[in-house]
Amino acid sequence: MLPTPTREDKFSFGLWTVGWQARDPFGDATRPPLDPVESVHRLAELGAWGVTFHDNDVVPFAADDHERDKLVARFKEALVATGLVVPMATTNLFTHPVFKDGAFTSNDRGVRRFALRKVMRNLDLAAELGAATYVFWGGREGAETDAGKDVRAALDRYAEAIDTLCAYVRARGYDMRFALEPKPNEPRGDILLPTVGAALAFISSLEHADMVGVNPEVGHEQMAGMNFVHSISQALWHNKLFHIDLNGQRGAKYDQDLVFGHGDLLSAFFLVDLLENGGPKGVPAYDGPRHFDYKPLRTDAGEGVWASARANMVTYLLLKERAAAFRADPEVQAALRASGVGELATPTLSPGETPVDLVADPSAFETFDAEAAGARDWGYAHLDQLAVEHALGAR
Ligand SMILES: [Mn+2]
Repeated sequence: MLPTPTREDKFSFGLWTVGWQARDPFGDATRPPLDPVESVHRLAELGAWGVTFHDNDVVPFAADDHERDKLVARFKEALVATGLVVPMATTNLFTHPVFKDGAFTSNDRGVRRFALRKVMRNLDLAAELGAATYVFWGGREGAETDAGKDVRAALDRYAEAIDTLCAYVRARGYDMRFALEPKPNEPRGDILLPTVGAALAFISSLEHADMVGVNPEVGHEQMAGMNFVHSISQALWHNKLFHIDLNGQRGAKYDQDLVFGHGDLLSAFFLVDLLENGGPKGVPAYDGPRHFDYKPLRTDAGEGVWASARANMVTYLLLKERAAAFRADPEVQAALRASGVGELATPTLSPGETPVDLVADPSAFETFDAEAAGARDWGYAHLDQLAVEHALGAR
């Protein structure tokens, strides 16, 4: 029996995911344009809870005010008709040639001011639609040459842009947080803030750091060779996991945006386990949208697009079931104990113990049996195999 996605699962999709026409650097579109209104209805029928958008997914770049009002009104009607929510919105600062050298970090000040205004305009719409999170993916914020970009100045301008937009949201009284989405490369040769760690460090230097977090994407982090479960764990550790982009990727290559789980399935299993069971006493570690930022394969057409959308949700729910079974298995609990996994939560120093006390404790050094400790069988492969067997449904 396959699980059925429901609104309670908080699954959301970008309009640009199912709506991708599958144009790539070598080939034309393989699918006709999709009306955002149709996407909203189809996603609602599949059991999704929310829909997200770039400004230009709803309103073309060149649209005048009259056309914009008309298109926004149609989109809103579809939301009302289906009950889908808009948990997140973002800005297209990458398609138009004006952004080819970046938006917030273009060497052209006029482009930077235009980019800020474009974001502000869509922030107003996002707030009106109730979006709690606004994502910034700086796909064009980067360079192909080291000679052409002063990276420290670019980071100054990047911070200035986020600070300015935070101030705008506060001045307008919007109940909204920002989430920066790291990516190492593509479309730029090298993108600024390439990984979750880089973004977290950058955020700590911002004026309104409290309202800025990260929106890590599975594939982006894996493109950089990072362990996504580790990246998400650190984002959680900093209380900065404001949003998440789920998809699939097979190693360090171009951005594949596969269906969630259709890349590193075991990593997806441990990710879902972390999100759903990683909080204190096994409650979810993350209660925000389970957002899919994938692309239907270029070879899919028609109903295949919707089958792939559904596949993301079904895979997530299957992994959630398997992760719950893993946690509940007494053999797993015994293996976790044998591996000392829970012991890591115990502070290394005793309550009130000082560095001087530690030096005075012979059991910590003089009489500590390093040979015996070094000979320990940690049993991690056994523990991992139990996870594999649960993930495969063999237990
Ligand atoms: Mn991607």
